[in-house]
Amino acid sequence: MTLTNLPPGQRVVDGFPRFGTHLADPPPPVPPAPALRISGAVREAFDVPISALAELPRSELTADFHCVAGWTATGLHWEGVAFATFYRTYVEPALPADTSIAYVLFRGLDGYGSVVRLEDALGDDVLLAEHLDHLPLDGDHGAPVRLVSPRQYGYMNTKHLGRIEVHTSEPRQPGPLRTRVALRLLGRHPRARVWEEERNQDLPAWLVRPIYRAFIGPIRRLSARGSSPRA
Ligand SMILES: Nc1nc2c(c(=O)[nH]1)N[C@H]1C(S)=C(S)[C@@H](COP(=O)(O)O)O[C@H]1N2
Ligand SMILES: [Mo]
Repeated sequence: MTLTNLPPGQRVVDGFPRFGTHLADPPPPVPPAPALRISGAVREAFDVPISALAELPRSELTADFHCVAGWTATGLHWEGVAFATFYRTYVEPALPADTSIAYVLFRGLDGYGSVVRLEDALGDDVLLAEHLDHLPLDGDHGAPVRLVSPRQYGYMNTKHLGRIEVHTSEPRQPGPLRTRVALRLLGRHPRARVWEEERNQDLPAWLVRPIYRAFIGPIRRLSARGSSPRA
């Protein structure tokens, strides 16, 4: 028997389901030479090839993954680069003098996005991960690279990263209407810290818990439909 210390209102799920506002859409194709486009308050936008992550100091982490709808996948092993390392290596040197970044917008190749406060993004357990459980990320879980921020709800953990924007003030939530509506209904909170149960910025956690939970089954089934075929 495994006894896991879970954040309030979470229940362990079997395995690690594909889940998201992509619903039944298949994962976006990985470009032949994938890169992260860095834009926003930098002097000039630029690309960092994903292959460059292999040259940075590597980070590994075993953590649980908590979706705001109420499921928790336990004991996932991630490997990649700490976002703080990436930020100090590539972003900071590209900022104009006296620019104080407060928000980071992580954007997926499927149009999904999350807005994370810089102080949260710089946490020592926040990774740009290209490996899950010792294998390269597959389409279900965010190939070619995803954000992993285990102390924040899943909706902050943008998959299929293609762009990172840095901002001095809070940017508008990006993405197609479906994503914006879903993040509104499914509990976007500016910090989304799981241990504080910051599920939704307007409504109390006790109220939204049963509502979100009712969506787990349908969203899981739809997301599985768009799942990439197993090798
Ligand atoms: N690009 C992208 N990232 C995304 C999503 C999405 O729809 N598209 N869904 C988010 C939500 S709500 C959750 S719970 C997690 C689910 O991650 P998983 O599919 O690897 O389980 O991804 C997050 N990141
Ligand atoms: Mo989620």
